[in-house]
Amino acid sequence: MLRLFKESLTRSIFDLDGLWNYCLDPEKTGDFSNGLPETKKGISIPGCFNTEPGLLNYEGNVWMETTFYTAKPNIRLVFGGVNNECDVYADGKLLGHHWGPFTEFSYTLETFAPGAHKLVVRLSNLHNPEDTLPLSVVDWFHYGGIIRSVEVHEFDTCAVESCKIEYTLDGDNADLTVTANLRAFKQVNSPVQLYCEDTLLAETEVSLLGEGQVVLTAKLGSITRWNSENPKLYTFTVAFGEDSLRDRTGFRTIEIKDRQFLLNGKVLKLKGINRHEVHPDWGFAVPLKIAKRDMDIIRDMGCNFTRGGHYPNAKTTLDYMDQTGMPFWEEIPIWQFHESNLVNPVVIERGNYMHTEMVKRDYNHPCILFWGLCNEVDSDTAGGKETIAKFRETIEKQDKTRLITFASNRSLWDESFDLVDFISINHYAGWYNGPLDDWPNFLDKLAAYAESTGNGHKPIVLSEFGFGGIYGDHELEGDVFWSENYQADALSYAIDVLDKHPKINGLLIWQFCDIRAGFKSSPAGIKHILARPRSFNNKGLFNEYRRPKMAYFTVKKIYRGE
Ligand code: ADA
Repeated sequence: MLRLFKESLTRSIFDLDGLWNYCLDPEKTGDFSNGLPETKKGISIPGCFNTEPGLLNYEGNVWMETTFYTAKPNIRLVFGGVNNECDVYADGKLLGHHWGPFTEFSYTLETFAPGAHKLVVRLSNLHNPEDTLPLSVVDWFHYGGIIRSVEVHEFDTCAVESCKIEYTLDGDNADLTVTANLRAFKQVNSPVQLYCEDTLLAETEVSLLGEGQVVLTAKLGSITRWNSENPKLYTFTVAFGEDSLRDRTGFRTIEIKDRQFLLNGKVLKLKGINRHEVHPDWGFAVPLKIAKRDMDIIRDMGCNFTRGGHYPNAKTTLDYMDQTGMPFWEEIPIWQFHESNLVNPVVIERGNYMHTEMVKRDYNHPCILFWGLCNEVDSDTAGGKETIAKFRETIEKQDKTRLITFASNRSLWDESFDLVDFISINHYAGWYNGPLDDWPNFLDKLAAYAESTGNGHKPIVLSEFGFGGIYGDHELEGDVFWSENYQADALSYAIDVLDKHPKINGLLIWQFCDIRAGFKSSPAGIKHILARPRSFNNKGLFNEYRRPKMAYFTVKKIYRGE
């Protein structure tokens, strides 16, 4: 699946979605870079091999192959996401190794003979307790596979590789700076043009062989701002030689003033939810149809915000949030890392790399208001703090316009609040963290602690709170853990307290739907799973097949003010 709009009106772009071949290689003994053995089977791509019958708990090496056809001499292969590391071969030649699930990467192949080509991918979904992002124990499931489309972009003499659309706003005037990365496969002398819709905004002459960059500036008047009610998008095109690239953005500001979030100058109080982009039948390769329906349900429930816990979502999901006006928080899967993990140079390098890939892919999306650095890590330690500061620096090098935070569960002893633009707290009173009626007391203490650390001027968001409820389990009495009643009643109480508290600027329920949790391959994994009835995290307002629980109807009423 490509984007929800045409990325180019002149370039040939197609995806390699379809039935690929695959074979397992648990002992890592095979080298199938030239082609898979006769024992190969079929798998639908994008897809996750763990959802193939019999492979739910398979962890290890898998080889996948397909054939594709090109008509032009130069191509770029774009991988939307491979979970979690892979080698890519084209016609038997290694193109590269990529580490990291959920982010996009690509290879440019020059003077590649037009015709039929074999693409082979060796990938693995193995994780470890030391330096993989995420680590082996998580509260979701390590579905391995080519989880998003592989795209082929074809070029003759040159390519517009990317365009970053930056702007500053003054009323309804926009000052634009568009930075385009270019590549010329042979000497190209050509104008580079910037269009907004069909209007030429700027033009400059370029003479290039190899890689280059141009910066184009322009002014746009009478712009309409992007917001939830009117998510106005503008489509920009950068043209160079016979190639061109389009992308969309929306004009908006997000800032903090007087301890409040201001979206286009108007107070935004977050009424939202956390959503994992996953489905038991598809793993992380959630089809657009399902992602769209999830987002439609979230919107209809009265949410004005979604957090993508805990990894970058599909490009098409972000496109959909752009065009429907759903503000979003995006993060990478640095989940429950200890200080020992965080000071590991491999983790720092991988974290920086993934953050860079995330921002590079998603900078132009107006729906993204916040970047998340990590979730529930040792932010109360010196080593943890140092690494969080490095991650912040990495993001700020690419983007100074969005707000940066991380979700902390060190609430009353966190040492890193000075590294965030606003404080985000995951807290589970009524579940893990003491009795339900402790919420008011906890919130007062939290606000006082923020003040005492010199961060009292920052907004506070409850980035996670929630309660387990097993779909279909109704009790006569309301206070039975795991029942739908308890989940619904407890959410109703917690939302009320959070909403009324003067120092709380937003609440994000954990979570949209139930998700499969955990791998069994380590004692820590088994321990985790034993606290997860059905091997699922059951805090969803919906079950994993998107059947609503009582809590959904309760929250919808409250969020919609009915
Ligand atoms: C944490 C974590 C979530 C989820 C949640 C829970 O807050 O950030 O990913 O695991 O707890 O349900 O326990």
